[in-house]
Amino acid sequence: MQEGEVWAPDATHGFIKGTVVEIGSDTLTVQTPDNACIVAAYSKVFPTSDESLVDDNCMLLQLNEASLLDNIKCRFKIGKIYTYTANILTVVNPYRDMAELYTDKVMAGYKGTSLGKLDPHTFAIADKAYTDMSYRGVSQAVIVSGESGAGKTETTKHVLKYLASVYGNTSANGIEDKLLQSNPLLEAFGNAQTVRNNNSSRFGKFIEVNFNKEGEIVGGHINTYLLEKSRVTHQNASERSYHIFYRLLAGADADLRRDIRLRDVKEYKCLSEGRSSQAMGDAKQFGAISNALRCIDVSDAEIREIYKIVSGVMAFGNVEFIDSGDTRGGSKVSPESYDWIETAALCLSLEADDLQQALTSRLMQTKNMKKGTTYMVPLKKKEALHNRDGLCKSLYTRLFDHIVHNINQSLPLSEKSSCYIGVLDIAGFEYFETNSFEQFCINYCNEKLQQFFNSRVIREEQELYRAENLGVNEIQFSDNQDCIELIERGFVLLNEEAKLPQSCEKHFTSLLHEQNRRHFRLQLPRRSKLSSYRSMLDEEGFIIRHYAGAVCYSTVGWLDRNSDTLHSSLEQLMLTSDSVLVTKLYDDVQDVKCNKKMVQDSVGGKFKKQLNKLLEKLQGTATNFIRCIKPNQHMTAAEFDGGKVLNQLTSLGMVTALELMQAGFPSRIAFKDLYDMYSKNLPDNLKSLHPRMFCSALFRAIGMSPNDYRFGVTKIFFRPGKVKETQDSDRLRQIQEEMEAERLRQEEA
Ligand code: AD9
Ligand code: MG
Repeated sequence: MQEGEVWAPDATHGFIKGTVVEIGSDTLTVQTPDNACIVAAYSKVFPTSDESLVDDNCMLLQLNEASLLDNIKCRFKIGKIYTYTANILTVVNPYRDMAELYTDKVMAGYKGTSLGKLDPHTFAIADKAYTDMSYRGVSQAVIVSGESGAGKTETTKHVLKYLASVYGNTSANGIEDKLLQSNPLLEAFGNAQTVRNNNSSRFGKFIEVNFNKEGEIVGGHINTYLLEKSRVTHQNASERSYHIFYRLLAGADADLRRDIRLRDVKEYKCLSEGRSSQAMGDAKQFGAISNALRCIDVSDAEIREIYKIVSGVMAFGNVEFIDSGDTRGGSKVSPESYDWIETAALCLSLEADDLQQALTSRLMQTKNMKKGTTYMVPLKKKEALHNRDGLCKSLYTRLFDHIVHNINQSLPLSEKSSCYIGVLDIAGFEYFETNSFEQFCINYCNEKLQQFFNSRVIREEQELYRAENLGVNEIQFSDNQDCIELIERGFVLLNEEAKLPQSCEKHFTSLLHEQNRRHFRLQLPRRSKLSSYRSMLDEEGFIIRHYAGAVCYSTVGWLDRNSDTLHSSLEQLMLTSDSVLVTKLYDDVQDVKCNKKMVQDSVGGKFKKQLNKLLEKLQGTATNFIRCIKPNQHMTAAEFDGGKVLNQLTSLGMVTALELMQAGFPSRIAFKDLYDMYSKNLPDNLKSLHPRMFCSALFRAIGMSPNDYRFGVTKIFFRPGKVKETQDSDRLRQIQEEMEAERLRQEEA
């Protein structure tokens, strides 16, 4: 390190090196090589050091967020995309094919090797999960997180591929094949091109692989979370709807096209909204979807039914409505689009007229009259359109769930299963220019996972210190439970609002503010800062201070986004379909003639329940964390945007984890391992030493400060960066030479 050289914070690069030129009471002024001055708080300026790249950030001499970023960056520049921070793996998306990292030979190399022996890799984490499961008999979770496009799904595939290839028993039951084949299916129906990722997963998933006592794969199960249903009917500019629509249109043969009435992709309004012209190899991918469906035992007849429903959903998107002109102010399908409702009806095995009636009217129950008396209320054009979109979304999400159900049916949860390895691939913390209900749900999920991450990393660390008798003080940590509770109160308020006769989002928003007026985590939207409390209440939104930063949410449209109910006339109609599959999709809907509003879970409520179940599950597993990082927003190789990467490291809890490591003893090595490194050159009198005694003698010989390490029961624990001193090759050679000389002297004597 040059004298006075430090890391100073910088929005573009994250940190830049510079020299301290002024020392203030609260701040330091740092001059950069191009003579700019950065004034920063003491806590944001860090010492530099001349370090070579390390596989594990805990080996850094200076362990802080600047050196962490620098190590990850320098490694990335030379194609080392993986780095550990103790047991946590970070991977920077290379945005180029790195097939050499994932060959069968590389996979075989990681089998049974302990973490840290080979280069950091997803395979090493997968192997650790398997080994820990086998030896300790505890189920394992691998939690993969990161923002959109960071590489979660690719990493998840690497974990599954590794387990199936290295520990699978392909000849026996084909479960591995089904597990691997489930992926192209889930991607076809649940992934789409977005501005952030050409193959963005629009749902979360937890894939369990079940093993028997012998460590063989005997089953599996997939849980999915929160499919983005709005994408079925609307997409942002330059984005697409779900891959399946385009793949079906591009790949179906003439016979299928005719049978399910496919037309040219340009004719479908719900596909052209995003106006992305990128073809993305759709035709070629289509064959893979049918094959994958067959692989999970779906019959050819049902495959056709599935495509038929997909075609029906697309056709619905083109159905338009006009005022019917009658005195009751109703609406009807426009003559120009009647053709489309006929197509949709055919695809769903229904009558077009029934469909039209269900879309343009609503069954109501009379007040003051005998219970059970119902009548039809005509709907306005706008309401009919709303109904149409609701039906599209409902059909599609139910079809998606059905496919997941099919996959699970083909992967029996075997009774022989003793443990499982579960891989979680779920969207990371999100903040866009406008954030809506979906971001609110996703960020709620991330708050919960962050709480879990903190408690896991901290608790495990402390338990280890305790078990090893290190006598280290308990590490205190700030908790985000208050944020979780605030969001949960938000969900409750929104549900209550939905039950009001005159429900509206403004009312919900103002109640949220009123009931949590002094809450540290809740703020008014920024633009309201100067306006009065009253006028603020007219603005629909709020800011939440999440662990990863403040996010401003707009509450416009939340009541609808939170509601999962299709009005019952439509649901009832679906039950009358001649298609077995269509009725199966709605088989949870009660066949009721009266129009009692069905008590169904709201989207938020359902998600909260699912998430709590997931967390309960995770509590019962040993957890492995993989943090994925997006190096730039342009999806290009070799570009490393330091500022953005630093933000991600913060959102992913890595900076917090680092603070924890820094306060403790992050690197460790077993007495025996250190002893083995030296033993072949040891003179006999030293060879007979117990490894623990030997290490003690060694540390005295190399002059390690007693503050830099602690002896545990089975391991030695080092302060950040200190383990290297025991492995410094020059020093090591010197000591070994001294030992050799000592041995010779003894022999001569
Ligand atoms: V999203 O939240 O579902 O939108 P992910 O899942 O985090 O997102 P994904 O795994 O889909 O991102 O990765 C995005 C793209 O990055 C992939 O389509 C690949 O082109 C690229 N990628 C990701 N990881 C790797 C890798 N290890 N090697 C090569 C990669 N390319
Ligand atoms: Mg993904």
